[in-house]
Amino acid sequence: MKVNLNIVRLTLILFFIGCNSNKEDLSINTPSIQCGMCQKTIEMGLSKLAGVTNPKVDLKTKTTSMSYNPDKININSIEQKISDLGYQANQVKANEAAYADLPACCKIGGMDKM
Ligand SMILES: [Cu+2]
Repeated sequence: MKVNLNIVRLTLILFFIGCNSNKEDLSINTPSIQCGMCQKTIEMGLSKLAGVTNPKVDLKTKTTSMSYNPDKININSIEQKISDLGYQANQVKANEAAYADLPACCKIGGMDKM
């Protein structure tokens, strides 16, 4: 019986380690997004980051929300990734070269010019 109990304990410990994927909700201000293409660009870009799950861009509120694993990635890296995609993220300004490469509709005021 003692051996069995140890196996049960070990199984439980492994189970908890396996399931303990640390997740926190995160919302980032992305005020420079303009249209559905921006939304796609950011969602696709962020979903490639290890530790980020289910990124969602809300065009109305101009925020990007997601779950992230603080053990794998930090908020600065996520902000930097959004910047590298050509968009402002919280206080991090958009990477200028990436912004210049965006389609006209994705630049600030782009929707007004169409
Ligand atoms: Cu756009």
